[in-house]
Amino acid sequence: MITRVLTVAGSDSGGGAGIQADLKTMLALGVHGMSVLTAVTAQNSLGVQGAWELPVDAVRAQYRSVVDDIGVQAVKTGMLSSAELVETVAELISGTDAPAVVDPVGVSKHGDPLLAASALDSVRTRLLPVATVATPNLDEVAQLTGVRAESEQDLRRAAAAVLEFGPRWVLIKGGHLSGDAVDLLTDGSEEHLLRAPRYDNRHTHGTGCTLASAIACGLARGRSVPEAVTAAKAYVTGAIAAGFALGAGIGPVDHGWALRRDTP
Ligand code: PXL
Repeated sequence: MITRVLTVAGSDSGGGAGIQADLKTMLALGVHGMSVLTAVTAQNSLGVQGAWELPVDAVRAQYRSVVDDIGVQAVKTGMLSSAELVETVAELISGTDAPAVVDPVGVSKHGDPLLAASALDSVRTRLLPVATVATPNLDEVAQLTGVRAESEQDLRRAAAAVLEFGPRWVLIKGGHLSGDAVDLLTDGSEEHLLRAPRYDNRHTHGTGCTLASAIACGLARGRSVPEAVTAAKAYVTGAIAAGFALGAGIGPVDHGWALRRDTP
């Protein structure tokens, strides 16, 4: 049977991030993508104009429909919006025999909130403990742990603070620092410093969703965490290099970059 990956995340109507980024990534990487919608955003290249959460029962029902019949080989989480949804999703994941990639989404690229401040404690104490890999950026690390990393040397301290909450692995994304795009992957004993060139391209909407989904695709295929993360970083780096203008603001990464061969 085809490899199956589930994303539990919010909709980005502009198609660059959220559920749409996740499903495009899964298609590009050759797996069958499935989705549990947690919230709907009205969104474009300029920002988020509105957001509406789904009821907990609707999230639970979607999850059970997919997992109980089709089955999943990895789960990825993104925008979860409220404490109630964070706790529901954490409980659902803990009852599922598949690796989970948790992208602890706090705000959008434009700074619009995608998670209530009142949900932070549920992320720390319920969601992070069920993660196989957590993928915070430096703003999310600061929000969750109080550690403010300002240079490559600070990444190790940031990772240690997140690991305290119990994820098996953490990938600290240093993309908001200057210089190369450097991320640190560690489980507290092994360390992998992943370095990619910084492309001079402002069209980077959806990078976090894309990276976390690509990691989930690798894990679903049975790759180790370091192998899955290394391959995912190469995929997202190519997608950033190929990011394109859309609307009047920040355009998306190109999820199809590796598929495109001289087609219009
Ligand atoms: O990148 C975080 C993210 C997650 N989910 C949704 C989003 C965004 C960023 O814009 O729109 C729905």
